Amino acid sequence: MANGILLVLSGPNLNLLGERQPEVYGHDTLDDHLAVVEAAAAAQGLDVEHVQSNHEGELVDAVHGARGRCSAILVNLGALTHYAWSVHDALAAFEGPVVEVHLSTPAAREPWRHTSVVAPVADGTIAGLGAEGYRLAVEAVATLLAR
Ligand code: CA2
Repeated sequence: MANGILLVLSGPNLNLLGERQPEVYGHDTLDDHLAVVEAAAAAQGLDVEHVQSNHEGELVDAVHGARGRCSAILVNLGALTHYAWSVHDALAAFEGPVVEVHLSTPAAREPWRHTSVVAPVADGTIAGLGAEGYRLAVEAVATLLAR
């Protein structure tokens, strides 16, 4: 069962997970979340590619590189979620499913986190469930790919 490649996109500061603010983001590191994604993806016949960047343009380039090559994108854009319209436009040009994930619940936090520029171009969003959200996002991707 080969379902292709799942691109996991991680935005700014997610490389610091596990080091600070565990009360908000938990104790797991980004590598811990990726291990969850890889296990869930393998069970669905998906290979995983991961790009973490603290630079908006690199994330745009990663989405362009996924076009015509990757089956789906799982994205946690970090704080860029709230204002990176260039990534919004790039995701709009991607043909496969896009699932947005957040460890915390941005809608329950500061007002500036209440807007997501990813949400309008995502098939769905999972927020507030920590590592479980990453696992559920892979399940959602597999369900969307099977449609
Ligand atoms: O809840 C999420 O997953 C977020 O995307 C995490 C972002 C935040 O800006 C979004 O509003 C919601 C933050 C990424 C990690 O930031 C850290 C900062 C310091 C130490 C550890 C992580």
